[in-house]
Amino acid sequence: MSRGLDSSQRAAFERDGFVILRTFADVSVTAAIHEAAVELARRESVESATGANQPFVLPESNLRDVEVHFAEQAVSKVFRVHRRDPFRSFATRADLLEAVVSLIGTNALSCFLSQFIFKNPGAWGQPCHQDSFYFPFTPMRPVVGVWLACTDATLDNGCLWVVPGSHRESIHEHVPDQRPNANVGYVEIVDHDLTSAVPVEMTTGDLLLFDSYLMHFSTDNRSSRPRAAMVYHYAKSSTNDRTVETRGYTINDWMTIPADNP
Ligand SMILES: O=C(O)CCC(=O)C(=O)O
Repeated sequence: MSRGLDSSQRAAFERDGFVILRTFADVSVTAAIHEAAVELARRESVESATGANQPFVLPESNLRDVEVHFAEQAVSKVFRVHRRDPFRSFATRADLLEAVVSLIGTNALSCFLSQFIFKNPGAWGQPCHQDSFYFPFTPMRPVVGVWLACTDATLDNGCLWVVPGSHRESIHEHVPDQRPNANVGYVEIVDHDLTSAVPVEMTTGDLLLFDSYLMHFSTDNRSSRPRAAMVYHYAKSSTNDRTVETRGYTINDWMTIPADNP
């Protein structure tokens, strides 16, 4: 059954910069993604995971001195997984692509970034940012993020918070996350009032679609269970990605979505 966005969902996305599709994925799908991420975290050492198109495993800085039984318990994120199943099959699901195409406005589409986020107990939240800060692209937009809850995401375990309407802001200055042992790559917007931010509590299988200019953040995981999510980013295939020229490295990997899909 088609789950593309209807006009009220598109209107909500335009107004707020995000829309939530409840019960989008079965628990069997989120469990398969979670299990595959665990397997990668155990297999791919942090040091060896630097080859182009290979998964890139990022440790969780706030857990670096904690004794763990399994490698994934000390991992923050596993990036660049969208060319392999089961990550790929979710990224190319017809109903997901229909929704993304309706927001990006073309089916000449690529998935250029993927990350599984473990968010283990004690893991840092990610400070307020706009994803396009990380994306020196021409044109800068449209870019759409897709956040799939692979566990429930609650106030206690560090769900996302979003600032509705903030996708209409320009890209703000981002300063490095000042916390001792902050995670690599975490940056923060400090020149915008966040009092209008709202939590996005989600149940396993819920999906959030969000504009890459939307200000969002998450809080630390203060619970005793992981708060896991699978995140993808999409843009027009014709986008010029200047990440290497600008930053000297990239974790992006542009995977064209075949035109007949969706
Ligand atoms: O899931 C989180 O805790 C943060 C994720 C996030 O901010 C992002 O993917 O841009």
